[in-house]
Amino acid sequence: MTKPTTRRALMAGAAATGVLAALPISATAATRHEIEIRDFKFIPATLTVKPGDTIRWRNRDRAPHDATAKDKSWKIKTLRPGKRADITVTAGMTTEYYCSFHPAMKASLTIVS
Ligand SMILES: [Cu+2]
Repeated sequence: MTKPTTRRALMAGAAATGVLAALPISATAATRHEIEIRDFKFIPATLTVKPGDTIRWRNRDRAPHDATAKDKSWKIKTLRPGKRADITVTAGMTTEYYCSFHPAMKASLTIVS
Protein backbone atom coordinates (compact mmCIF):
# COMPACT_ATOMS: atom_id res chain seq x y z
CA MET A 1 0.00 0.00 0.00
CA THR A 2 2.93 2.32 0.63
CA LYS A 3 4.49 1.81 -2.79
CA PRO A 4 1.56 2.94 -5.00
CA THR A 5 1.10 5.99 -2.78
CA THR A 6 4.76 6.87 -3.27
CA ARG A 7 4.41 6.43 -7.02
CA ARG A 8 1.36 8.67 -7.08
CA ALA A 9 3.23 11.28 -5.10
CA LEU A 10 6.12 11.10 -7.54
CA MET A 11 3.78 11.47 -10.49
CA ALA A 12 2.11 14.46 -8.88
CA GLY A 13 5.55 15.96 -8.39
CA ALA A 14 6.43 15.37 -12.02
CA ALA A 15 3.21 17.01 -13.13
CA ALA A 16 3.93 20.04 -10.95
CA THR A 17 7.43 20.26 -12.43
CA GLY A 18 5.92 20.16 -15.89
CA VAL A 19 3.69 23.09 -15.04
CA LEU A 20 6.64 25.08 -13.71
CA ALA A 21 8.71 24.29 -16.80
CA ALA A 22 5.89 25.69 -18.94
CA LEU A 23 5.83 29.02 -17.12
CA PRO A 24 8.56 30.78 -19.13
CA ILE A 25 6.54 30.04 -22.27
CA SER A 26 3.30 31.43 -20.89
CA ALA A 27 5.19 34.50 -19.63
CA THR A 28 5.71 35.51 -23.27
CA ALA A 29 2.15 34.54 -24.20
CA ALA A 30 -0.07 36.73 -26.30
CA THR A 31 -0.73 40.26 -25.15
CA ARG A 32 -3.87 42.20 -25.90
CA HIS A 33 -3.17 45.73 -27.06
CA GLU A 34 -5.71 48.49 -27.41
CA ILE A 35 -5.68 51.33 -29.91
CA GLU A 36 -8.13 54.11 -29.33
CA ILE A 37 -9.59 56.13 -32.16
CA ARG A 38 -10.26 59.67 -31.06
CA ASP A 39 -10.27 63.08 -32.78
CA PHE A 40 -9.57 61.38 -36.11
CA LYS A 41 -6.38 59.79 -34.77
CA PHE A 42 -5.19 56.31 -33.88
CA ILE A 43 -3.77 56.42 -30.35
CA PRO A 44 -1.02 55.30 -30.14
CA ALA A 45 -0.01 55.92 -33.74
CA THR A 46 2.80 53.39 -33.45
CA LEU A 47 2.55 50.15 -31.52
CA THR A 48 5.02 47.31 -31.00
CA VAL A 49 3.42 43.87 -31.10
CA LYS A 50 4.42 40.25 -31.64
CA PRO A 51 2.84 37.41 -33.60
CA GLY A 52 -0.08 35.95 -31.66
CA ASP A 53 -0.91 39.22 -29.92
CA THR A 54 -4.36 40.70 -30.28
CA ILE A 55 -4.95 44.30 -31.23
CA ARG A 56 -8.27 45.86 -30.34
CA TRP A 57 -9.33 49.11 -31.95
CA ARG A 58 -11.97 51.02 -30.04
CA ASN A 59 -13.78 53.93 -31.62
CA ARG A 60 -14.18 56.76 -29.12
CA ASP A 61 -14.91 59.28 -31.84
CA ARG A 62 -18.15 60.67 -33.25
CA ALA A 63 -17.50 59.41 -36.78
CA PRO A 64 -17.27 55.87 -38.09
CA HIS A 65 -13.75 54.61 -38.71
CA ASP A 66 -11.89 51.45 -39.62
CA ALA A 67 -8.30 50.24 -39.83
CA THR A 68 -7.20 49.06 -43.26
CA ALA A 69 -3.74 47.78 -44.23
CA LYS A 70 -1.90 50.10 -46.63
CA ASP A 71 -1.94 47.30 -49.23
CA LYS A 72 -5.50 46.29 -48.18
CA SER A 73 -4.28 42.82 -47.14
CA TRP A 74 -6.26 43.11 -43.89
CA LYS A 75 -9.04 45.30 -42.57
CA ILE A 76 -11.26 45.52 -39.53
CA LYS A 77 -14.99 46.06 -39.91
CA THR A 78 -16.37 49.58 -39.88
CA LEU A 79 -16.56 50.80 -36.32
CA ARG A 80 -19.43 53.05 -35.41
CA PRO A 81 -18.86 55.26 -32.36
CA GLY A 82 -18.40 53.12 -29.24
CA LYS A 83 -17.68 49.93 -31.16
CA ARG A 84 -14.55 47.81 -31.20
CA ALA A 85 -12.91 45.09 -33.29
CA ASP A 86 -9.92 42.80 -32.81
CA ILE A 87 -7.33 41.21 -35.05
CA THR A 88 -4.59 38.72 -34.22
CA VAL A 89 -1.08 39.72 -35.27
CA THR A 90 0.65 37.39 -37.73
CA ALA A 91 4.33 37.47 -38.66
CA GLY A 92 4.83 39.37 -41.88
CA MET A 93 1.48 41.11 -41.91
CA THR A 94 1.40 44.61 -43.38
CA THR A 95 2.26 47.06 -40.64
CA GLU A 96 1.15 50.37 -42.11
CA TYR A 97 -2.56 51.07 -41.99
CA TYR A 98 -5.05 53.88 -42.37
CA CYS A 99 -8.76 54.59 -42.07
CA SER A 100 -10.50 53.96 -45.39
CA PHE A 101 -13.06 56.70 -44.61
CA HIS A 102 -10.40 59.27 -43.75
CA PRO A 103 -7.17 58.33 -45.58
CA ALA A 104 -5.23 61.06 -43.76
CA MET A 105 -5.59 58.94 -40.59
CA LYS A 106 -2.49 56.78 -40.60
CA ALA A 107 -0.70 54.60 -38.08
CA SER A 108 1.67 51.67 -38.00
CA LEU A 109 2.67 48.57 -36.12
CA THR A 110 6.15 47.25 -35.40
CA ILE A 111 6.22 43.48 -35.24
CA VAL A 112 8.92 41.84 -33.15
CA SER A 113 9.26 38.12 -32.51
CU1 LIG B 1 -11.76 57.36 -39.99
